Amino acid sequence: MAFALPELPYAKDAFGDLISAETFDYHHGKHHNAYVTKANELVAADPALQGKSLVDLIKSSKGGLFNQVGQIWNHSFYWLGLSPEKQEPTGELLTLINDGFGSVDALLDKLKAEAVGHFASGWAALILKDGKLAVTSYHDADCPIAHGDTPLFILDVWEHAYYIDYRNARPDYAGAILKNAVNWEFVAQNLDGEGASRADQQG
Ligand code: MN3
Repeated sequence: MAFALPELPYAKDAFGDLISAETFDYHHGKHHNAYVTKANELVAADPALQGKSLVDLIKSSKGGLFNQVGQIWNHSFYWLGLSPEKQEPTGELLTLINDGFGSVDALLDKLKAEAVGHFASGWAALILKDGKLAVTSYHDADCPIAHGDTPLFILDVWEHAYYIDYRNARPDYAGAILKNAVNWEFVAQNLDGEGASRADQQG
């Protein structure tokens, strides 16, 4: 069965100036879709790859195929981590944030610094490691699933994620999204892997 481009979980104009409908047209409709199309072409050409799940392929492939399947998963997870309505972390997640970073603002500052400091294309990420929150980043199409990390939230820092709305200003993009558009409810669901499995199914 071929992989499919997942529907966005909100309207393309839901974020106003934070993320424009034009960005979604290109980022979801063209970039994400191209990863799906190319992955399906590579799988169709190799009988040994057929019938494998997205996660199986992420864990077992390298090179061209890994780049496509990693990016399918990364984008599906990124869309689910965004919310058009501003949210705040609560409950167990808030406790983990305060224990690990001192405050929500301190975590957001650290995530923004990771996003801004990451050289060239990739993903800034909040993960769960040994029961604690950690901030890290991945290069190009690399994916937390490939490392056995438990992903809670990832931020696309490829230029195609922000160039239409923020031009070259990655700090403005990262700061605006982290402050206003994180789906903390989804982040909390990922503490036990519930949200991450939704991204897997959408591959
Ligand atoms: Mn992207």
